[in-house]
Amino acid sequence: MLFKFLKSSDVKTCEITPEKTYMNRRIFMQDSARIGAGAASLAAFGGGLIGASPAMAAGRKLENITRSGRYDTDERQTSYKAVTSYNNFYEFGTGKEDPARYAHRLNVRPWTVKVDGHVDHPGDYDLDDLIRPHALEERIYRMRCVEAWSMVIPWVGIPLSDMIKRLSPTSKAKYIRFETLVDKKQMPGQKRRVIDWPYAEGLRMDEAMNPLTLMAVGLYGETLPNQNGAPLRLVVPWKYGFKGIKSIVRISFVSRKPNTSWQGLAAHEYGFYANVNPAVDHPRWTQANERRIGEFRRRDTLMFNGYGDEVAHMYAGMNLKKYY
Ligand SMILES: Nc1nc2c(c(=O)[nH]1)N[C@H]1C(S)=C(S)[C@@H](COP(=O)(O)O)O[C@H]1N2
Ligand SMILES: [Mo]
Repeated sequence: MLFKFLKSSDVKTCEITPEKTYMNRRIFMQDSARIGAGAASLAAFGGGLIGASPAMAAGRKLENITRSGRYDTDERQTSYKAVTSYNNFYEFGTGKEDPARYAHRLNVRPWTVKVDGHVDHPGDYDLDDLIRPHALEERIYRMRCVEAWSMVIPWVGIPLSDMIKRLSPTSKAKYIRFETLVDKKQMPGQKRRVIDWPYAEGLRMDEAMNPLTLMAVGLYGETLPNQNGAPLRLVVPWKYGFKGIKSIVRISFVSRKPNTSWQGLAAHEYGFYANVNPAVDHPRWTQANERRIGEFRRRDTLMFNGYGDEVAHMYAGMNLKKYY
């Protein structure tokens, strides 16, 4: 493979992209230009931008990140060390330290994402064609795991809505489903059937389109470390952490509520919505409070993890004890 023997800066996107993908991308670019959302994306493929490509190896600085601050929390950020060494990523083992220890085995470039289902532009996309480098934003979000610990993480990514608009789902698309890579060689944790691989997650379409929902490619201004879900992962800050599926290889637009991995494991413990809710306990422990990693005292958990102003309207009239 050509790119192995060249510095990444010497390789043009078209040389590391399979021909079929390349053709798909061309169609995608034309169409996105037509709908008016693709100007930056067209410019981006003029060349030279590969150095800022989100598909690069972990820990590469990302350029030209926008920071509006609009959705940022000003709480103290969890240390880079903690964010990248205390993880859940069962594909690499169920221990919190396993992902940092084993995730280097994952090769994150080139990276292809299959888009299918009820959508105008299905196809196999190179990661760089889904993420417009010029659209990258930093968002400092509170994150709350179902295990009752929390962190504050400066993510880098694009709003999922931006990607969805360019892919153009049809009116039949009511939900979006995501899937993680399956590869026992790269992901040794998959030798055990702790989960019915692939790891899968989903959102209702309005949740996916909510401005808070991010497709992340980085954190702390750099490309994602593998243990955090490189090269592409979901970030949904008002839901429990398990909704934030990592290392995504497939995005499907579907008409019915998709089954998710955690529901499959224990449906009475993990629901489809998984909204952070201090009033609805997990059957085996309270969700009323949490431990912020790096702190000792417990703090109260906030409804929707503190993002109610942005998201509560989507659940108006729903019984959140039933739809947990
Ligand atoms: N593919 C995949 N995605 C996953 C998981 C996983 O095991 N596999 N764990 C989830 C859980 S339970 C949490 S809390 C978050 C943790 O993300 P972080 O390690 O970046 O903090 O990732 C989520 N995404
Ligand atoms: Mo979690």
